Amino acid sequence: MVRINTSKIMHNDKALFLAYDQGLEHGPKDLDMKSVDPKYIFDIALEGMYDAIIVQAGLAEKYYRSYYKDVPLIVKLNGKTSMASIAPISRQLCSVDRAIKLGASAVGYTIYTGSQSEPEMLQEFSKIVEQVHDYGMPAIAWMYPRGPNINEHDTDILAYSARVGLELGADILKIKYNNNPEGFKWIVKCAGRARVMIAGGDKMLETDFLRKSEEIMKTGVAGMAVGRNIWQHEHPLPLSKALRKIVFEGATSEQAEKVFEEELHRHHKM
Ligand code: FBP
Repeated sequence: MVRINTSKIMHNDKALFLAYDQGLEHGPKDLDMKSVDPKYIFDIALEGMYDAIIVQAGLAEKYYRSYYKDVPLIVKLNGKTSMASIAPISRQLCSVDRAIKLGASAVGYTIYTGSQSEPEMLQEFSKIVEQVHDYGMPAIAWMYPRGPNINEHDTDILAYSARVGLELGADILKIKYNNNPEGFKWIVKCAGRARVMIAGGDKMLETDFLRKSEEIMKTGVAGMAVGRNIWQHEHPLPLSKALRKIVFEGATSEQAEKVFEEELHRHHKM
């Protein structure tokens, strides 16, 4: 059996990824004059020492070349826009072969558990797992419960979704935090040997973001895969450094806030 190599995108069983697929998922409403330029985000990933950047194939093709030595790439294989009013489904748009040619160290795929179209996504993802594992490459599943009768924040639903990811062979699961630290520990348990990473969500005040990150890390997750909270921030690099302290060194949010202030000061002096 081929060993799955997570060492390119995880360090000491921890990781911090920068997510930048919102241009497809949400559209330019998430972007401003700075963050609309993918190069700005790739530079944050590089200078902020992210363990990987997550993008769709198109951005990887046009922007990744000058970063491939320094920033590991995760290619998101499926995606959807928020324009079409259809039942939650996200179809595969990029093949595993193409992701490998683009230089991917891992691939990502969203599964909307509980959706009417869940069977298609379970099948597509399983096929992807089979293909990438032949290369020893990790498969990351965004486990997002979704649909008219689904409570996306319910601990049991999230635990079930995490378990589905493990059962299908995902190596890392990306899950949204439901603000229930005790419940989330059970979700992480249900994920077994699949490591759990948390999505960032809508932008919030940096003090709230750091406080929440500290709470999240205490639930036993491996790290965070954040987007808007970093690259919509006016000072993404000081904030990245502060977040790294929490994720990799178990710092408290107060300690991280101090790092943020110091970094801000240093950047202004430069
Ligand atoms: P953020 O940290 O910006 O929330 O990004 C995380 C993410 O999973 C992105 O990869 C994706 O574009 C987005 O959230 C999808 O969220 P939703 O389906 O809720 O719009």
